[in-house]
Amino acid sequence: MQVSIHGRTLELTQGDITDQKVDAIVNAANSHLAGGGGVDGAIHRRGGPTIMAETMRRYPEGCPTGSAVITSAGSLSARYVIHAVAPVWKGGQKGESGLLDSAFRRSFELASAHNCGQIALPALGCGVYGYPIDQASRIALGTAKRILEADPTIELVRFVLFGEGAYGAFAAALEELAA
Ligand code: AR6
Repeated sequence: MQVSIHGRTLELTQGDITDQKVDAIVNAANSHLAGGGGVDGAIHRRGGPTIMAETMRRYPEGCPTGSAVITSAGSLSARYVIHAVAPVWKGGQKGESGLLDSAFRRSFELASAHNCGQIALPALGCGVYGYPIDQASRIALGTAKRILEADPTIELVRFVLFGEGAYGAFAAALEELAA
């Protein structure tokens, strides 16, 4: 499913983020940049050890929740990996929505600053961190729409969803947004 925004593309696909042939892929990292399961595990497995070596060298203090940092992409076919840190879901009253929005926004800003026209992202926060996907999908797509309207560097934003449930939630949110 895709929509055009100012001649640029916002797209949803079901699949594995590590298969994406785009300029930058976004990792669902933790604030220690310590690696883990889910997207993070898959990216470091497929990308090889140079990615972790670079995060440790360049970002020894980690990355705050709601922000992101960028590295090269090791043996992945992307040029860059953007490591974004979503909030842990604590019921919705602890600033989670603002932090999720800024994790996405910062990822887009880094992609643009590194001249990445195409960016692929997972459903940040919606796995181990427990963010409800119907709410997260609206935030993710709203942030993506704003960047596509405002920043001509970004030509393609692709959300890569793992499984039908995640895809369905994003598809419903995209229909709402496009209506
Ligand atoms: N490609 C695309 N989506 C995926 C993939 C994949 N290969 N694998 C999982 N997903 P998560 P979080 C989906 O847990 O919630 C890690 O341990 C998954 O189904 O990767 O932000 C980190 O080190 C879900 O919808 O990220 C952190 O400690 C979404 O991607 C913590 O988990 C995000 O799930 C971050 O948790």
